[in-house]
Amino acid sequence: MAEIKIYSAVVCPFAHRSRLVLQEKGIDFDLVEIDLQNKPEGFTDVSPYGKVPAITHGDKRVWESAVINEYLDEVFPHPPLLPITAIGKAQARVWIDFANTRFVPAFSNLLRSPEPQKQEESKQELYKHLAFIENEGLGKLSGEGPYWFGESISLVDFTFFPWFERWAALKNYRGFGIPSEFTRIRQWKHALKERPSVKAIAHSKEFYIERYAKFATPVAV
Ligand SMILES: N[C@@H](CCC(=O)N[C@@H](CS)C(=O)NCC(=O)O)C(=O)O
Repeated sequence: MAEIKIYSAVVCPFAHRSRLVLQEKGIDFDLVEIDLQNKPEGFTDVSPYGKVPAITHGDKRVWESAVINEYLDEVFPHPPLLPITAIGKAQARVWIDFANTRFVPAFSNLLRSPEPQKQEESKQELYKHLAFIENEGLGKLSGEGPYWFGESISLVDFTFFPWFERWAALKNYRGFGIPSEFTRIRQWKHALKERPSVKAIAHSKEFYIERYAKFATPVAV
């Protein structure tokens, strides 16, 4: 039995974040795939919010992807996935917060909203967030390197990437690809896709298009 057990669901981008960190660090883990429509009894003993991801580490439990990722980075420090300076760490946490409070909700609203007016608003919101990432994030922090903070991959890259791997669903159901003017974002996405840890657990565009159909095209009642 591995030291770490992760409770995950293959379609979940939040769980994908923590699985990427486990892959990148080469941590031995047991994977427990949770059927979110039919959660196993006792699941909330491990994950009190009833959500994935959650991990156990011996008799300890951690939930919430951003918190899990920082925990894993502290307990398994090689390779480090946060910058070493105080300001670098602060910047990383600002971007992780941006992902959670702004970027992910806009992505999710666009994909899930059945109303054209709401979709249009979400498209504009998401476009604004992409421009912010392009100019204020990658434009100022990544320099000549391929990742968010340049040469070294970090928790920030793994925090955003799952939504970019799923972008084909947004393009397919909402006609919103990553606009061509965001060249840094496109290069960043390409670099991430080539990373062995990312490749090891990647799924195809078709996989996401099929899995997201039920969110993007709700059945009329
Ligand atoms: N803030 C949480 C979000 C996790 C989350 O929303 N997970 C979804 C799947 S993608 C879930 O488990 N949903 C089941 C439910 O809410 O019942 C995190 O970052 O870990």
